[in-house]
Amino acid sequence: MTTSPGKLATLDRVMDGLMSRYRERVPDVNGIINAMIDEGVIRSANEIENDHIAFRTMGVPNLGIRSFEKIFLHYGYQKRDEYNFTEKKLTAYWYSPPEPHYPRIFASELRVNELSPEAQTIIHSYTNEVTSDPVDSLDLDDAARVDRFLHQPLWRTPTLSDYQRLLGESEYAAWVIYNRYYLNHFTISVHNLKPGYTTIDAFVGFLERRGFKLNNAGGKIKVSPDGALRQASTVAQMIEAEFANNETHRIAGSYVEFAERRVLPEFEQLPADQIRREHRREGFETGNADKIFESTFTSQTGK
Ligand code: OOG
Ligand code: NI
Repeated sequence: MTTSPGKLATLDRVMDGLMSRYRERVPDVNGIINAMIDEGVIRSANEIENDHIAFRTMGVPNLGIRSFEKIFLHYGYQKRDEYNFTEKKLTAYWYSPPEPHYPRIFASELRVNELSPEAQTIIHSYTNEVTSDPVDSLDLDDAARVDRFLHQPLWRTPTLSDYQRLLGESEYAAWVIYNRYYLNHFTISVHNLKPGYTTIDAFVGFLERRGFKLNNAGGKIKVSPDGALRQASTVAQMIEAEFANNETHRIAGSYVEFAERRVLPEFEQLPADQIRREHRREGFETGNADKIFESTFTSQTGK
């Protein structure tokens, strides 16, 4: 099934809107792009292949993945594998794009009903303001409207004390109660970069030489059991958050990820100039993702 040119044009605009807010919120994005240009790895930002983008959601009625995914399914994304994070009480799916040059999407959801009664009460006091699925009343062919929706409040501004109580039990919950559907990260694909930068090890070396702070939960480089999906990420950048009653506090915003997808064994004989996305390791990996989530956790941002 092919997606209509109109829908793809809308998707282009929605993606541009997400990326422009994200670049404003996360100075590391331009910092890394400029360092790559400076070393001659790329000539401009649009040469970067975006492996995937990620969103976080609250698993409550009318919200969560079931609601959020409707946006991207409308633009021709297809729902793929499910991942479960028992300790963090999260469920995630990845979505393959309508055309190979678009990023994959990784969307996760907090299983709110597994939290303590107190945390559930705090979360519901906000999310109960949403009494019908907001995506159902959204014109998904109106890019400006979708862009506004992704960056607008879904519930009232949280209080700092609610944020902090959630933080104590689920850092993910605290992140979503403030940051909502803001882009959580984009991901620089390293395997097609110029020689010397095509492995995650080489790219991490470059990032560290340039002084970027990396998430070291479970080690800086996360490797899937098959060895073919290798990921790393920066530590989330802090944002000056404005809570209710004019209270402000520095909290974790978003981060940047890096991914190397190796060529699958059955395609190893292909000449380098014939290797495309479908010849490389697809999907995600629970063990890697579990540690990447911690890029916004105080254990990393407080380093
Ligand atoms: C997502 C963490 C997982 C990946 O690529 O496995 C992930 C998040 O922090 O919301 O990005
Ligand atoms: Ni990711």
